[in-house]
Parts: sequence; C-alpha cells; structure tokens
Amino acid sequence: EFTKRAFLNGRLDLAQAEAVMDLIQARSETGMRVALEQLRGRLSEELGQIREGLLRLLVEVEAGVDFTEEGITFISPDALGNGVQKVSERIGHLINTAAEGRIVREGITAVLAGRPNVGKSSLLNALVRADRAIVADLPGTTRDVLEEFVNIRGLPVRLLDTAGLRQSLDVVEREGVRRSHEALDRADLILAILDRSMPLAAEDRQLLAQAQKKACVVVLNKSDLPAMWEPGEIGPCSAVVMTSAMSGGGLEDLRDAIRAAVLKQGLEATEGIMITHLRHQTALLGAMESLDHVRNSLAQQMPPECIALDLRAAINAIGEIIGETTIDEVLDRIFQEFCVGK
Ligand SMILES: Nc1nc2c(ncn2[C@@H]2O[C@H](COP(=O)(O)OP(=O)(O)OP(=O)(O)O)[C@@H](O)[C@H]2O)c(=O)[nH]1
Ligand SMILES: [Mg+2]
Repeated sequence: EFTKRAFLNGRLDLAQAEAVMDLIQARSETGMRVALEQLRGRLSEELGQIREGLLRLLVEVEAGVDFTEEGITFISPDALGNGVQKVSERIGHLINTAAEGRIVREGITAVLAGRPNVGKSSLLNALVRADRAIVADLPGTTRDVLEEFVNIRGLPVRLLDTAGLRQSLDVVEREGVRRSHEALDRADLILAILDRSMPLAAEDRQLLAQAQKKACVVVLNKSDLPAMWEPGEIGPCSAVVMTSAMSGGGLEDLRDAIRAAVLKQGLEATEGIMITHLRHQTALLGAMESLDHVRNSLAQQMPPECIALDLRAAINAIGEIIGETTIDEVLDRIFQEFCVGK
C-alpha cells in the first residue's frame, strides 16, 4: 500500500517501486545491492535519458510533418539515423545485462556431478559448511538428488548433490543415475568433479564433454592425495580448480570460480544499471523493434508520419518501465505482488 501510494504520488517511479519489492525478497547481498541502486534511481536515470533522447528526435520529426509538402525538413535523415543508432546502443547495452540480472535476482542451480566416490557429497558439505549429505568410502553412496541453498560470493545458489555416474545393475542406483542426468540437463552451472588420485575413466570424459556445453567449473578433488595425472590431460576447459574436500584446500578458489563462471561481465561495472525483471526486458525489446522500424523507414524514405509513429511506440515502451505510460491493469498486477510489503 505504502509503495503504491508513493508511486501514485510521484515519489517513486515504477522501476523504483519494483526495486522495493526486490529489496524485500532479495536472496543475496548482490541482489540486495542491485535492488538498492535501482531504488536510488540508477536504472530510472538511464531510462529517463534514453526516453529524453527519443523525445527530442520525435519533436524534430513531428515539426517536419507539417511541412512535408514544402519539402522542408528539420532534421536530416542522417542525423536522425545517428540519433536512433546511439539510443539503440544504450538500449542494447541494457538488454545485455538481463541474463546476469536474472541470476542476481533469482540465483542459479549448480549441480555437483561425477563418478562415484570422487567426493561430490563431501564438497557439498564443505560448501554449505554443514554435514548435510552422507559421505562414505563406498562408491554409490548417494542415490537421490539432494538440494541445499548456499550463498556463494553473494550469489544465491541452489546446489544439487547427485548420484555418482556409472553403469549399475542395481535398480535403485540406476534410477539415481537417471536423476543425475536430469539434474545435469536442467542446471545453469555444472561442477564436474574428478578424482585426481584415480586414473581418468570414460565416464569422466563423457561428463567433461557434456559440461562444456554449459557454464562449468572442472573440480580436481582429493588434491591432498598423490596425483595420478596432470590437468593438461583433460583438454582445454574454461575453469579448473583444485580442491580437497578433506582438508578444505581450494574451496575459496572454487567459490570464486563459481561466481566468475556465471557472472562473466563483471558485476562491478554494471551494478545498479541492470535489468532484473522480465517486464523490463520485454519493454526494451519492444523499443528496440520500433527503432528497427524507424531505421527501415529511413532507408526507404518513408514519410515522417511513419517515423513519428514508431518513435512514439519506442518512447511508450520505455515509459512503461518507469510507469509513465503503464496501463492500470499492469499496475495493479505489479502491486499485487507486494503481499509482504504492506
Ligand atoms: N583424501 C580425500 N578424501 C576425500 C576427499 N573428498 C572426499 N573424500 C573421501 O572420498 C570418499 C567418498 O566421498 P563422497 O563425498 O561420499 O563421494 P561421492 O562423490 O559423493 O560418492 P557417491 O555418492 O558414491 O557418488 C569418502 O571416504 C570421503 O571421505 C578429499 O578431498 N580428499
Ligand atoms: Mg555422494
């Protein structure tokens, strides 16, 4: 209620009002920091400048509309094209932050996968700093997917421990392995665990091949034991970390690698100016499309009326994000989500 009133009174724009909700629901420090920056208006400021830029172009184009017959133009097609290009670049930059924005707000699912006995459950316990998963010398200890939520370097991570990947005759274990593969398919990040104290096996190579298709960190565990092979033997990988779940060695490197593997752009550069809502992303894509139309119209020397129409559509799309042009129904839906915020 308070937030809605603040919006209606014009003290907060819509993106800021949404940031209030994000702040309440933030699942990590990073998510909270981004929400706070948005509440302070960093995103709104950028959107306001984009909208202002488009408005200025629109004014020029509209001024020309009344004089088309006389052949007077107020802005040259080249200047208009340049203006549109500049604004498109800024919008494109925002759209590019959306994938990481989603990660910051919602977190990721990371799966610990590998052959039996490599130390997956031990690593889960070490990362959550608690004795959650059963650890035993016996290969095939974990049968089901186990889920724990951890905060890794400010990122909310849903960490899955899975059954060791191998061919088995045991029905229960086979079902466990099937679930491991399911978890691998759905994961945002694969932590491919290898035991460096044992020879590399076909299952290890299979897992590495599968992991390369997604964001992944290759973890060479049991580094406290004598190594049977060199890291070079597994071929080129994006990120390799050596750990010992037993002694705790390398765990800080693993945390760094997890964050780096999913947040490639380096959050520090974009923090605050980041798209964290699908609604915003959709609106920006809509604005982008309208600007593409403007470019096409310019290329085909269409009348300024057409160009003005598409410019106006782009302005409205940007306005929707900050709530300048948002219809009541959408507003109601957004504020309905504030069930905790009252
Ligand atoms: N020396 C050493 N032993 C480890 C390390 N990590 C795990 N172990 C031992 O390896 C054995 C298997 O560990 P788990 O964590 O149960 O292995 P897992 O990959 O979960 O095995 P499954 O559930 O059977 O697939 C246990 O005896 C652990 O104590 C390590 O870094 N160094
Ligand atoms: Mg296990």
